[in-house]
Amino acid sequence: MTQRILTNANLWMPDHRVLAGGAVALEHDRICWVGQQLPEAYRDWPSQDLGGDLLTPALIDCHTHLVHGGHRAREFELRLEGASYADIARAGGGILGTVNATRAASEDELVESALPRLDALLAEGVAVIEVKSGYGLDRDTELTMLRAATRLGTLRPVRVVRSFLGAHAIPPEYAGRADAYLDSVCLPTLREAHAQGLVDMVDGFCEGIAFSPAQIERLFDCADALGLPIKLHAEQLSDLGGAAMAARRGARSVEHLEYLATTDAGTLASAGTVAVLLPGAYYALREQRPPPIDALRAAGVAMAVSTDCNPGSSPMSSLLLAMNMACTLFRLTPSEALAGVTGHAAQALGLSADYGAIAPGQRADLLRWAVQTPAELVYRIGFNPLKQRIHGTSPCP
Ligand code: DI6
Ligand code: FE
Repeated sequence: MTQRILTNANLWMPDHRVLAGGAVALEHDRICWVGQQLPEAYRDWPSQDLGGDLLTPALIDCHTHLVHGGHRAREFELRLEGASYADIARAGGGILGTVNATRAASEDELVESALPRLDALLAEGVAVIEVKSGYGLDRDTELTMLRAATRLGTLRPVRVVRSFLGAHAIPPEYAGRADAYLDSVCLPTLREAHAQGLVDMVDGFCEGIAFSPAQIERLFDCADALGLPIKLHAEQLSDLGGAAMAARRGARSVEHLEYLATTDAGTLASAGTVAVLLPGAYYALREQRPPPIDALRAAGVAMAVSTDCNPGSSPMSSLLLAMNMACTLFRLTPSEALAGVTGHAAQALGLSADYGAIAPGQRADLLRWAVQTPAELVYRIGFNPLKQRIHGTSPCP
């Protein structure tokens, strides 16, 4: 079956409104028409009545550290006893704890341990996922992580976008020598990973406990020379001005942003840089300061929402929960949260031509939910109302 019509849907439209009584025509793997009055040409295509259910594009998780060794349950307990994320990082735990566990794991083990987390996301209708390196911090393990991420996309029906995050932390063997680490390990490994076709984007962690804006600029110079798009973890724990710097350099997205200066929102807007909100990390670290949502909204910055699925600061494998948290903790509207995991997440990954909207030319990869509105999708906690994933090439029931 390569042609089909879906009728009587509550259609999530590219302008973030719901079109009642909507219809969609799918041909092969693409959407070919969207509207209310079915044109004559489609009248005899096989059709399915969706009974007023909400129909959205497949979801996109645009910021994850899905591939990693081990877990950080002990760190969870230490935080319950009063230690902060930065205290734990300075004492050699945190990200560096996961670096040790990841270096000790084989590629097969990394793939095997990532699959259950990936499957949890897929069960909620995720079709595209970004996966970072950044827990190797040496040549071999960074390359192994990127190969493991690549394999995930061959084992499951998901498109994997791979980000090189060699500038995630300074490894113990380079403690206090961040620039030497960049020169001797991080940048050469990025070039090698690119030469092996293992990298789609370049990411870094700009923070007092990680890399300075000047060091991140050196990473971005290398990315530019390779023709790779850039993104940045910035303003998560303090304001170093990393987000505005990245935006001025054409970053697709900047992520976390709890400490973003309201005056930097305009810089993101004029650069077309997406603000990726990660409420799971805010929740897990019990941060008190939400990102400046009003300023981002007023400036017209596109806001994406993601799990930040990682073993430490955001041990979360539910994008629906991230949407709920974005509303409850950051005061996004349900429509903004849904845009955050569809159109704006696609923009953050440079995939807007194919994913993130129900519009002609987009991939026919749609989700039918047993709810009627974005608010009904987002307000429950720990509940997955996905009813049917509809591909252009799947048969009409
Ligand atoms: N910020 C994060 O939220 C992740 N990395 C980063 O720079 C979490 C990393 C971790 O805690 O393992
Ligand atoms: Fe992260």
